[in-house]
Amino acid sequence: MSLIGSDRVKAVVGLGATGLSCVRFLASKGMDFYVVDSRDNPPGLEEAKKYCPEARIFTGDLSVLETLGLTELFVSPGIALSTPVLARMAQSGVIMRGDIDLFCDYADAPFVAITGSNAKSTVTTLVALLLQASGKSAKAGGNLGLPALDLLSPDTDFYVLELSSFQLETTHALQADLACLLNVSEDHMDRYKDLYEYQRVKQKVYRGCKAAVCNKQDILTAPLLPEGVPVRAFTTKSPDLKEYGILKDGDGSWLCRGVERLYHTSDIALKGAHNHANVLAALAMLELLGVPVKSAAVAKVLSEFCGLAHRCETVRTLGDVTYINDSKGTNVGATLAALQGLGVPGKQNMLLIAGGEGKGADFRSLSKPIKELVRTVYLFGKDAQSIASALSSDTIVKRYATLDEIVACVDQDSQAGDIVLLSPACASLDMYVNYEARGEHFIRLVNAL
Ligand code: UMA
Ligand code: ADP
Repeated sequence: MSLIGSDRVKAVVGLGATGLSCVRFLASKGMDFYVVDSRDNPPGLEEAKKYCPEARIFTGDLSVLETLGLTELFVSPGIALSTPVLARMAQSGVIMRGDIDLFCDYADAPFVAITGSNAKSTVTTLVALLLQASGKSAKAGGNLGLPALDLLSPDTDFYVLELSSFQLETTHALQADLACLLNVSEDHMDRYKDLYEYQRVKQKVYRGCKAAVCNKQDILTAPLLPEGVPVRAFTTKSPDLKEYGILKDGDGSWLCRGVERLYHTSDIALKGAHNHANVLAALAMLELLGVPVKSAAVAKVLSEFCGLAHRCETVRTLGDVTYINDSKGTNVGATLAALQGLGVPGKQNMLLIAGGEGKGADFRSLSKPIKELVRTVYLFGKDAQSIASALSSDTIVKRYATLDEIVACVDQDSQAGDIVLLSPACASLDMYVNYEARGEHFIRLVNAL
């Protein structure tokens, strides 16, 4: 099936990074198309005019879509398919696609598709680094930042795509050479009816895949695939044969494939059990891509890659108090992973800073680990009260209007050996332009102490 060259009347919906990549791509194939964005002055407007006649560009309202005789839309991930005008058009038979369908149609090399509620960016980046260190030309992108279509180039051995649930919604024929669903926990509950609708979308990553990696400790990631499709599982417990996991013995703990010791955890720069799971997932993917998992090149990357900014990133240790910026902890699952990955059971030495825009999440699953690992919770932002209400009544909670006040208070409250963790379990958009701005604000405050 080729999407391009058909006689469908097309429109690109949205003029952000994705929409612009579709505009450039369709134009490069000599196709005619319309462009529509609901905003008056969308970010990609000026660039789009270079590729599309102005008379075919409409901004300020999506309802024009129904007047253009369209039969196929390329919808940007930030626009929900349930938007009334899109839902009506889908109902009347208009095909709803996204950039990833176009990518799949044109990718000239094997590609890996990685999704999950958390750890996508970390694992996508790590897989690409491991492939590159192993002598392969690998390009990483998708939800990670660089739109998938902008990756396409000759002489690429592997594309490594991070896919969001939004991108999977509009993808019909993924057929990845290797697909991985890392974990599933509540996120974007303002866009999905419930966890199961969200999981069904995440599971689309496995459709037609040639090989798969899943998380043995998360049943929601289990793939339903025809017999014969190779599947590898990872776990932070002891692995079965062919699985990737962690074995503990007198010699410490080891990342293993079955009983084969691969790397000692002390040689892995990424810290915390959740990050060890991420490394195991990446190693499982390497194997299925036919690349040796135990090599000096892989060992070097694992000893050097200490993660992406704003993901459990150590900011500073001051008077034996360690400050960690996990501003990308924008949902409950990420904050749980950070608490459990970095905390020591029975030792309440964590001070947790959380709050922001909760996206409709249920915060109750934070209650037990917080009770066990955290001495005081500091809350701010729009959904501070929802978090406070979900916590155990004997948890000490302090509420403030700003992060500035919180960092000043934490500075007073902390003791030697404490970990101060900013992992908000919420998006930042109620108070910041994005999670990076929130993380950078925290870093500035901590460095000023
Ligand atoms: N928008 C409108 N009207 C329109 C079109 C968009 O108001 O007509 C708004 C959307 O509601 C959204 C914003 O514009 O608030 C951006 O939407 P977009 O679809 O144009 O986004 P892009 O710039 O194309 O960026 C998207 C991803 N963003 C989203 O899915 C919201 C980027 O992931 C991704 O890096 C990029 O494509 C390239 O693939 C960002 C993200 O936040 C990092 N992703 C979410 C997440 O990780 O949780 C899914
Ligand atoms: P994504 O791209 O899926 O948002 P990131 O790699 O950017 O993933 O990490 C997002 C958040 O998830 C960070 O707060 C990070 O600490 C947390 N995280 C990292 N690994 C895991 C994991 N294995 N399980 C749950 N959360 C994780």
